[in-house]
Order: sequence, then structure tokens, then C-alpha cells
Amino acid sequence: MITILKQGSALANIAVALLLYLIPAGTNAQIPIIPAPQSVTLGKGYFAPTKKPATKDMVVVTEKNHGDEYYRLEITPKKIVCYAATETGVFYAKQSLLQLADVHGRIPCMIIEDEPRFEWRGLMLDVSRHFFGKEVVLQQLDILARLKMNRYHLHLTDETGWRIEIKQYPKLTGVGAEGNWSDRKAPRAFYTQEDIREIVEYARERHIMVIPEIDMPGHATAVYRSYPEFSTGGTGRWAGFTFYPAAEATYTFLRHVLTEVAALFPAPYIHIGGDEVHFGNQEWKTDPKIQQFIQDNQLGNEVGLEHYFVRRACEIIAGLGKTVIGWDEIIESGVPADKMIVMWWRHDKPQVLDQALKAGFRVILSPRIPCYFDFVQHDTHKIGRRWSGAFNTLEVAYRFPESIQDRTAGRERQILGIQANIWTERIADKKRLDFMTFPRVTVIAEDAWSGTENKNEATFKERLPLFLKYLDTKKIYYFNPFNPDSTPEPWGPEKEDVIAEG
Ligand code: TNX
Repeated sequence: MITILKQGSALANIAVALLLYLIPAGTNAQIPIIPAPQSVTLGKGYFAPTKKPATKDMVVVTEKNHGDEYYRLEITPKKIVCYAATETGVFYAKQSLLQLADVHGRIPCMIIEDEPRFEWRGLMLDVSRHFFGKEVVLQQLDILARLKMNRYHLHLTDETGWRIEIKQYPKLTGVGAEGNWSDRKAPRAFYTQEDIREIVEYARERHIMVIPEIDMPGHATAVYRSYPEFSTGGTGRWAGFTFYPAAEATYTFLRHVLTEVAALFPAPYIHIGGDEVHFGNQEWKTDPKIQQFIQDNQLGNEVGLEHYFVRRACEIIAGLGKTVIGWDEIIESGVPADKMIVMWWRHDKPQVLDQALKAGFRVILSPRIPCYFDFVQHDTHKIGRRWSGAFNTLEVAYRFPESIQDRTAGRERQILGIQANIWTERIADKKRLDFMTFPRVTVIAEDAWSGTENKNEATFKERLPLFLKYLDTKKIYYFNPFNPDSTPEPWGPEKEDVIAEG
């Protein structure tokens, strides 16, 4: 007999219980796949791999009438057949098999039919505040692939460091790559163009697109240190935080930089940041040339100038055949909704999400709560952010995006997906990076892949230990939510929060 069921449904629980009853003690019949597949039909018996790993036994049938990421796996005692429209579907079928085989050796017979809820299932790593080398990135890509995540966003430039080689402007990775958030004198660290090509190719083999971010006009202090002529300069905490917006030379510089970036990353997108410009535009108010520029171009005020800057950046990127992505501040820049994709990050400003959706923008959901992995994940943790007492536990993350579904109702088609962001002001080494990333990212993967009706917090927690075993094989120092005391919080570079809230 074959039972059709949805993971996590009452029927599924009964079926799993039955199967547990039918199969020998010691075997875990829970379907240990993260993210939960859309549908699973349990059969009887096992497929015993003849080759290692079992993915080599899989027979592929191409069926064109499905989405690119769809797959259907039929596991019977004698064979494993995968139906998919593309290589991506085949790849995801293999990831499911690998998760099943990890635990059982033998693979329980079943039929899985699966495809993602969202096309954008992303993770961002800030390599500017602290730099993480190529090996760390490659390992993250391996694990993301297991979770069927498909977007990797590199935050390559910020106040503390410029981390991508630009041949035309060598000082960017000369003085611009020196230092990091915790040590201003740290030796320079950055990706060479060769490193980037290797990362992009490694990601491509795992069906992951890498998206570069060059933050502008704010968060650009590394440019001030290397090419002050393109920077606003000034004095004090925000000196050089923004590009100089009132000179054509700045836009020419950006066009040159972005041309090299566009050639390195095959992704059809370039992220231009666009966040928190107000921090640094004190100088915009006092610089006579900037004020004259605002008048000459009838921009009204500094905010008008900020929007002008974003429009110029969009023009440059459109000229390179790419689409702009930016943080949610960019929605008021006057760039048409079909020319730009918005990452909503200010969870305390849900009206910005409403506004973006109403204006017709495509939106990637990335609100601080629950998508920021620099936030603490357990009440006992001391290092990392909280927001009015709130922080990002597995449970909080698991209830997303259902927790905001009233806001997105009727506009689901504009939601490209979900992304978690690892900001690294308080993450200086791999141990702490792993601790803040894992296993939280598994939740984001399930939020982004599995439909609401297939999500179930209880079965997720039953499936998670198996994934933790996989992380053990990678020697990842993850936070153990089942036994927090067993994984003490690794110390960060800072002893207290240094970023003002709100
Ligand atoms: C806000 S998110 C920022 C980042 C910080 C982060 C820390 C965003 C667009 N800007 O520069 O690293 O908060 O949580």
C-alpha cells in the first residue's frame, strides 16, 4: 500500500509512526530532508545502493514540462529514477538522496515530488568588516547547496575594507583593504579576481548564483582611504563615509569599477547597497559645491541628491546589461519598479515593505528580525545584536514569512524570496562565523523552499539533529539548540554593541 501525505500533517505523523512500527527498531523513519519536500509518498522496503554514493545509481529522465528546480524521485527496491526538466532539478534530487542516505545507508522506498516556494533562497556574507577567505566561502557554498539554497550575496565593500581586486584602481585593495573592524592595522585582505572567478565557478557547479555588492553612496570609507578624490571627506566619525556625489569623475570611477565587477560575476544583478546614507551626509550640507550641484540640478535637498546618485548608479548598471538590487532605502529614488529589486531589511519599518509592494517592486525579504545572523540566537548569549529585546531564535525564524503574511497577501508574486544576512562587526573568525550561521541557516532554507502547509516546527526539530551530524563531518562549530550549554558562545571582537539602534 502506498500513502500520499504531506510532511508534518496528522496523517504523515500516523504514517511515520506506522512505519516505525513496521521497520526494525533503531531505524529512524522520519524523512530527514531539510528543507521539507512538498510531498512525500512512502513505499515499502529499501533501495540498497550498489555504488557509493547512491546518487550514482540514480537514473535521470528529462521531463520538460516542469519548472527549472522541480524534481520527482522514485525510490523503489530495484531502482532510483529522477524526473526533472533541468540539471538544477537533477542536482536537487541528488541533495535529497544524499540527506536520506546519510542516515540510512539504505534508502527507504518513497516518491518525492518537490519544487521550491521561492526562487530566491539566499545568504549574504559581509567580508568587509572582517574578511573571510576563499576556503570559508567554498565551505559555506557546499552547505548551502545541501540545503537547496541558490543565492550567495557578497558584501564586498564598506567602511572597514575594500575586498575585491579592481585592476584599474590598485589602491582600493592597497590601503583600502588594510585593517578590519577589530584591528585597524590588520594586514590587507581581499579576493583577487582569480579568487572571485574560482568562487563563482564553484558556486555555479552547485547551482548557486553569486551576487556582488558594492555599497554606495554610503558605507564607502575604504574609498576615502584609497582614492580621496572620489569621496566626500570631512572630519569625525563619518568622514569619508560617502562617495562625492557632485562630480562627474565619481560616476566615471564607479563605471570603471562596476565594469570590472560585471565582467567577473555572471549574475544578472549587481547590488548597490544604498543604505544609511544619512549617517554620512553631514558634509553634503556644508560643502558649497555639493549645495550648488543640488541647486543646479533642482534636486531640492540632500535626500534628492541621494536619489539622484542612485539613479545614476542604476543607469551605469543598466548600461552593463544588469539589474540593480538595493537595500530598501532606494525605493524613493525615482527608479521605475521594473528596473530595480528591493531588499527589505528594516523590520521596524513594515510600511516600507507595503510601500515597495504597492509601487510594484520585486522584493526580497530580509528583515533584521529574523534574517540577521549578527543578532544573538539565545537569551544567554552576550555578543551580538538585539532590538528592543528581540533576537533571532530558530523558532522566531521558523515562523517566517508566515509571521508577515498579512502584509504580503495578494502580492506573493512580487516576493522573490528570502535572504539571511551575516553582518560581521562582531564576527572576527571562522569559529564565531560558524556559530552564528549554523544551524539557523537551515531554518531560512526551509522558510524559502517549503510551502507553508509543509512546514512543521516539531518535525523540523526532529530532522535537525541529522543535519547537525552532517555539520559535524565538516567540523563546523554550530550552536546546539538542543543543548545550549554544550556549545559555549565564542568570544567576539567587541565586548558591547557599538551600533546605535533605531
Ligand atoms: C545595518 S543592513 C546595516 C549594516 C550593518 C547591520 C548590522 C544594512 C543595509 N545596513 O551596515 O552591518 O545593520 O546589523
